[in-house]
Amino acid sequence: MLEKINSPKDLKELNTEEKNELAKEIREYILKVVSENGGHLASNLGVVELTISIHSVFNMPKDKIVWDVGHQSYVHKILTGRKEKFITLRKLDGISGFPKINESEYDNFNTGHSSTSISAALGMARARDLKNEDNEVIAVIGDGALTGGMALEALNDAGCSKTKIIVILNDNEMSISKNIGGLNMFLSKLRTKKLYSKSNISIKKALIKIPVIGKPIVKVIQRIKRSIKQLIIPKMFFEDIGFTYLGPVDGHNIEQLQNILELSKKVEGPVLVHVLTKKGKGYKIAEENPDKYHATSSFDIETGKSKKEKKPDYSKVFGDKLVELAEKNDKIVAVTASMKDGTGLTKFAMRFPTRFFDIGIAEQHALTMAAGMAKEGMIPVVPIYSSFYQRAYDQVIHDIAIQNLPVIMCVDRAGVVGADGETHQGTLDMAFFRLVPNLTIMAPKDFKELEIMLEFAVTLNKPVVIRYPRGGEDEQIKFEKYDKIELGKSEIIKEGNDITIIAIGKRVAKALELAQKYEKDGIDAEVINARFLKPLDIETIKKSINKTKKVVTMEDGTKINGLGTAIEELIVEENLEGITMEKQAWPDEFIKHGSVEELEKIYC
Ligand SMILES: Cc1ncc(C[n+]2csc(CCOP(=O)(O)OP(=O)(O)O)c2C)c(N)n1
Repeated sequence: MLEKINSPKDLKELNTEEKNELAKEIREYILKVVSENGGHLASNLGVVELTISIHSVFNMPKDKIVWDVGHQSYVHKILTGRKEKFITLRKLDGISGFPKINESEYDNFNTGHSSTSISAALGMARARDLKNEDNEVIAVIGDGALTGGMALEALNDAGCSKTKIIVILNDNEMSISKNIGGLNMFLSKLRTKKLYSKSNISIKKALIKIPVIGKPIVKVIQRIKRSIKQLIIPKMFFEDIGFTYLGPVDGHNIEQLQNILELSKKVEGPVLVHVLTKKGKGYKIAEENPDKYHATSSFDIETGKSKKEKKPDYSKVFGDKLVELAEKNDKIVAVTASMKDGTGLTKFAMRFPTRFFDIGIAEQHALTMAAGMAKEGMIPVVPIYSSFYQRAYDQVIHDIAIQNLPVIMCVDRAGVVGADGETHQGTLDMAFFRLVPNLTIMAPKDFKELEIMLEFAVTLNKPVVIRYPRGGEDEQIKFEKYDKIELGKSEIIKEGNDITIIAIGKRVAKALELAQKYEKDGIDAEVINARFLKPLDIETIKKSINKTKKVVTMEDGTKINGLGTAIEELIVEENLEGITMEKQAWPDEFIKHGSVEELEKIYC
């Protein structure tokens, strides 16, 4: 079947049986590619029938679709002309793992961060109405992404707007881990309602809003079913805020899906279609462990075992150390925005269930809630990926920094992360955090230094940022000495007279490598591990630069407003003369996807 599909138009020629066969082939194809390239597996296996149905019912690219997060857009990509190229998924210059407007006319909006789809779709729908056009606009959002504030802001706006948009809620009861929160409790009530089928009266409210023929049909159905109406149509949030609710529908039944989507086209105003799916559907190993196979590196299809040797990474080192510190200090609590496993908090959650808070995909809330806890004497530790910290910038400033509250902000996946690409690269955090008064900003050179920085942070009684990269420490360079951490003090790793290399975080290992290269050319380099981006160790750095008159700065962040900029400012402010300087950092660009090594070769 897959051979016959070159664009969504070809789908319209197939009957349901053929579409079911196609679904099977697509699952096999995704499994094959993701098991080789790595990527988001379980979420994509869960939306195969849904995506086939969407493309059967709607008319893309005239109708427009926004995929929330976008990690579940593989089936969409395969069906919209990228079938052959799909084998290059997440590879340098290959197909992106997320929707990209410059990759295909079928990708209407770039995504990667959660909970943006309803806002973007509503904007497109409003623009359509202003231009007097007549296309449909669809947002597909997961129950996890629905826990994000932006999604709720958008529902609030859309509900009373009367603007026609179709929100498809892909409810698999999972975020990356099991979904949590009050909304999830509400959805679980809806999940137990009778499933939608063509004759089911749960379409009553939709029919009312279908122009002309709607009302008479409703009257008939109403008369017959009045007595059981209350049982089937719960009083529900979505209806109350202005949406027509359709569903729930079995998200693996193409016929029912197509029926309900056809119906959604006929409804006036905002409509929400509640679709029940199974994460990992069709691959037993992922069905049983949907969180493990949410995103995966390459693995063996037969056993599900990773092809990559499991090595310790920064997240694990952080998580283990936090448990150790929390054993001794009962004020320490941990907060995650739906990333318990990714940020290394699984052990903490098991050891201290009452001191662990998974608050949903809601980074803004995570930080302000942590600020509240800090205000009342707790020491909240909040690991969030660098690129997701972008979302909570005002909360860092307004709720944490201004009040100088001791929240420990751990910035995981800092620097370039590789195959997830532009939306997930963590190159901006040093630049934006450096602007904020009252923040202490640190980055460790290796695992051991992360541990001692964390130890230091819990005693500091101030807001602290600790940034560390994805993956493990440098395998070539091993450090021997670890000076005690003192606020604003750097560490001289190697003394020298000819050139000063100042580095921070994972680049300190590279600085030492560079110094070894210089040595071969008879150049004696001094290597400084800055440790603190803020407060910067002005005295030590000034002394070294005055001695060598030459500086190289190295950091895993954008060249704007990071360590290099801080040194440039120091040179000017301290009137250091006759200095030559080179800044090694990421350029002022969004960094595309590829392996970290490939990207470093291209950009650095
Ligand atoms: C702002 C933000 N925080 C965290 C993430 C990481 N993340 C990616 S997918 C995901 C879970 C999404 O769950 P859901 O929307 O239910 O989709 P599913 O994978 O279950 O289909 C999370 C937390 C993100 N993409 N964006």
